[in-house]
Amino acid sequence: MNESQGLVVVANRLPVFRVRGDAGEEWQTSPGGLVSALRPILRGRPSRWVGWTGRADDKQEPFEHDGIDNCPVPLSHDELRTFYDGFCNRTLWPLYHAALRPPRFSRRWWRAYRAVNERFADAAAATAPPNSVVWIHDYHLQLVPDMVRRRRPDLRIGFFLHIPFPPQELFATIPWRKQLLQGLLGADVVGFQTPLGGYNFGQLSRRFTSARRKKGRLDYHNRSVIARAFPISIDVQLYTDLAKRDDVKRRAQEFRRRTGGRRIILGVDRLDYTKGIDSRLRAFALLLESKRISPADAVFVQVAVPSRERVAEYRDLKAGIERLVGEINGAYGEIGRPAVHYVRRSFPADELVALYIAADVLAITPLRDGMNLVAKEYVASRVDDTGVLVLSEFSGAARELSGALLVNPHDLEGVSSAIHSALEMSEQDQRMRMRKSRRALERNTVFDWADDFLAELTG
Ligand code: GDG
Repeated sequence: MNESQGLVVVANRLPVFRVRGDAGEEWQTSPGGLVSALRPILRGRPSRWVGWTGRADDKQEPFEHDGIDNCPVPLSHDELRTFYDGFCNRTLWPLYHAALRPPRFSRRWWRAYRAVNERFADAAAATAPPNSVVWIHDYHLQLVPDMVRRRRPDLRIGFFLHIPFPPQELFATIPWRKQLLQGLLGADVVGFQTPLGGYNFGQLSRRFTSARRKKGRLDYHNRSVIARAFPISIDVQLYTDLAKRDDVKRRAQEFRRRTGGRRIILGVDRLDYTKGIDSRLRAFALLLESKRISPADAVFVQVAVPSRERVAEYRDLKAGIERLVGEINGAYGEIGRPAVHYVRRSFPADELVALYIAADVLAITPLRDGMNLVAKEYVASRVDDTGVLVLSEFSGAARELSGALLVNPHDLEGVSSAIHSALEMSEQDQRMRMRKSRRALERNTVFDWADDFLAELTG
């Protein structure tokens, strides 16, 4: 991609959020790999970021922040319920995650999804410089590629799906399956976290649209569409640098002291039913029950970041996990020495890294997960190559982090045995495994990911 070519990123959220400062409300850059990966690419050329500000019925005008030109797309209170909580998070999210909760199909939500996608497409089409590149992100905006193409055939259009693309028989149940596929086929490149996503998309496109396979690509309306995997990653150097900072190391020591010098098994997740938080807690309880480990020797620390609390399934999940933590502490805790530390809030990035350094084991056990960046952040933070990652085979990250102990999160016995082996593992084996994962991570950072996608789109 040359430097004079414009780039428009389109995502549900802008890369900023509002905070209350001394002079009233101000913008702050959102944490996360996507923003840091794209910022250097956006800064060097004519570029825009199209997205929602995070506040309903916002009248915010376009504004610049931290070198990025933001173009806000408004959402009403009603659309927050129907488009976001409804079609995005009660239809698409569960369906794309193996139907872990029954997806709900509502024609009203679908109409809102279409209308909001039109609005994003209008904004992208209005702001994109001639012959520029538009990169659309995630399940909220799957109709936007085709909608932008109809408005602006001069543009190169890319789409990346951050969550898993579902198996064919599940996708086939969606009443609007054809429209979703046609929406995505409007892109020149459709990116997935894993090759299976790309394969399922290709098969479904051939079954439900006029797309045909031709020389490894999809031939659709006399255009060629590339559908393949671009596994997302993290800013590895950022985590390595944080892990080497003295204040972060001191904080890690303090976490260890506060947990009574016990071995630490850590979980860090958004409070989401896809993440398998409850099964990993049950697996830990099983270990304690079988006396393979004693609560005097090991503690489970679970950081759960609040998420989508307006949606009933999420409120139920929260209540269920909190009951389970109570049960485990009731059975195995002592006064001043709980078996599980449960913290329901988000941590600043440096605190998170201090936790990664303090943890002997990181347990990441999603039932389904597009990638899982927390697993990659743990590996990047373990600069001395010790520590063990217990990782669900149903996460995208399992394909790359080959030094992890892979588990089936539905098999509680298997998860508890893996946690046990992780706690017992010799330092030599830990280093061997961690180095293997680290090498894989260094071959694919978030910068490689963005370069690879944009090269495919513009090359
Ligand atoms: C979706 C897909 C895919 C978490 N707690 C805190 C905190 N975090 C940060 C982590 C990590 C990010 O949030 C979570 O990313 P994940 O990948 O684990 O999960 P999702 O939010 O479900 O993301 C997923 C991802 O998109 C990218 O494509 O990998 O599969 O579901 O970066 O560090 N950050 C801070 N404090 C916290 O307490 N600062």
